[in-house]
Amino acid sequence: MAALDPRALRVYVLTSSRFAGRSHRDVAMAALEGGAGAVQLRAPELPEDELLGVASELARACADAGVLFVINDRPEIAVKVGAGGAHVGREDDPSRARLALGPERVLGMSINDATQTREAEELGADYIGVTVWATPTKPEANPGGLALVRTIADRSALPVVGIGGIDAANAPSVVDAGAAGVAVISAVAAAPDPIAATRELVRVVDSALERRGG
Ligand code: TZP
Ligand code: MG
Repeated sequence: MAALDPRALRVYVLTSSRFAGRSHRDVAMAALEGGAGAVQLRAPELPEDELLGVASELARACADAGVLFVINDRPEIAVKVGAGGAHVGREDDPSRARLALGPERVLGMSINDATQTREAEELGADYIGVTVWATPTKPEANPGGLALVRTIADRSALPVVGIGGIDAANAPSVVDAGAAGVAVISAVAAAPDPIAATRELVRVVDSALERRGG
């Protein structure tokens, strides 16, 4: 397991090229400027050579900013570009991902049921992703609500990150349920001002964490 400071996960921005004519790079740079603690390159539409190019550039930019950089689903690319880690689903062969990443890089794993918590721990995940609410950004995701965040956060010492339908208005409730942070796509990527949107998320999540005493 990697040495992951859970505070990096407070506001975790995933890139998308589906909103407002923005590129993965545009979204990532706005997230950095706005103070996100972690950035994930999530680009299932990109062929490997293009993904490698964007990943290398973002790995450098995130390293310069001291921000955790994670690549969705592609641990071997994470290693190649010197990213901080990779994020996978249960269906993406997490044990192979852990092997590919080695012990030092961060492995994030999504689960959708509290009974999978132990499995994520045993597979060497450093944090757990949980879909909170249904979202048009990923209609196939299986939301578990705040109750699932609470159950998994109670059950595990691993930091939990909520994702799905989260914005600055509802992010505090995700933290109140026990999450270490929130992961967002459209709240930043589709915002009129993605830098300001990131800043606002950081502000509300930080004050929720402070209230909680974390
Ligand atoms: N995994 C679960 S929901 C989701 C992912 C990648 C999409 C989150 O997008 P948004 O726009 O923040 O709801
Ligand atoms: Mg996946």
